[in-house]
Amino acid sequence: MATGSDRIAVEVCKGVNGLDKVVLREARGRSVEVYLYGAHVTSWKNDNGEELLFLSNKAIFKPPKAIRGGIPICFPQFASHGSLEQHGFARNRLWSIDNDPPPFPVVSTSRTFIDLILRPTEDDLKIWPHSFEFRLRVALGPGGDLMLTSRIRNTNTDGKPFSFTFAYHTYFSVSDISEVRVEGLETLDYLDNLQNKERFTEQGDAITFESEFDKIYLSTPTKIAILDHEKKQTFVLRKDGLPDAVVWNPWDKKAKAMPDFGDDEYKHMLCVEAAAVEKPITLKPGEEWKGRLELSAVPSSYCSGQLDPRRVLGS
Ligand code: TA6
Repeated sequence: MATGSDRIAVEVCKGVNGLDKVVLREARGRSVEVYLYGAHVTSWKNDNGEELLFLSNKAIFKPPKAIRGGIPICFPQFASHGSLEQHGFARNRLWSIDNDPPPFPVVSTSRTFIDLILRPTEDDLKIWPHSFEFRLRVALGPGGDLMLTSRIRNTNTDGKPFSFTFAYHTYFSVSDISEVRVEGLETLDYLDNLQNKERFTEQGDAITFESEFDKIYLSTPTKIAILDHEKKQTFVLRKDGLPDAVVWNPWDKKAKAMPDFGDDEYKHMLCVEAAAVEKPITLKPGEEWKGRLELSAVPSSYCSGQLDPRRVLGS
């Protein structure tokens, strides 16, 4: 795709196993890579060319397997919350480049972006009998922020509404999981996937990790921080239209059980997922839902303690 004076660089090229990917480049070496397979962001680099997302060395780039790492998109079903395959089918479908997207709903400072689109195939309609248009804009901001904006429209012609659950299943790259804290989820209710999705209330301090962790936090603030002390870096996750947040680390045993994940890789990743799980989203024909994720990586001094819900909600 030609580079215009208004866009730094958007390049369509071949990735692993010849799968099509789009590379977005901004000034000073920042970049993002997204595969048309699953509309899957697999790389986000800062202006030192450092990778900010985790991608397993054993990731499989071969349909129908989902790519292990980066940002898989879970739609129309999160995890096993329904009768479809785990995490739905959007992450293992081939998306197209949307050359004629409808006007973008939010004022964007980003000049470097790509629009992708997914519509159901005949086979998809057999397993999930709903017509939809799923438009995803992946944008790299002038400050190096990564923005993903999903627009899902119900295009059923039979008057039927449909409901779905959703997640941006983001794998953050961290230096050492035992040195990481998550702020912004303190005192919130969560469903524990390791205890039959039973509901509990989180304690008052930032979350730290010392064993397998798989929780769905409910009705969270729109801002969550992941502090990596060793790297002196904080990921700030902002979300819109996605009330919940899932936090996952498989730890050692699950890591060994996953063929597309290295035994020790759990030490260097953490999933914090902007999601809509507890209350499925329902759309009538013609209606459109928007779900937005904005990620930034900042020096740690910026954040610690600033995202305590009691403080955030009080401010
Ligand atoms: O988002 C957390 C989770 O639902 C975990 O329960 C775990 O299964 C993880 O997703 C990975 O799922 P996957 O289907 O990609 O192996």
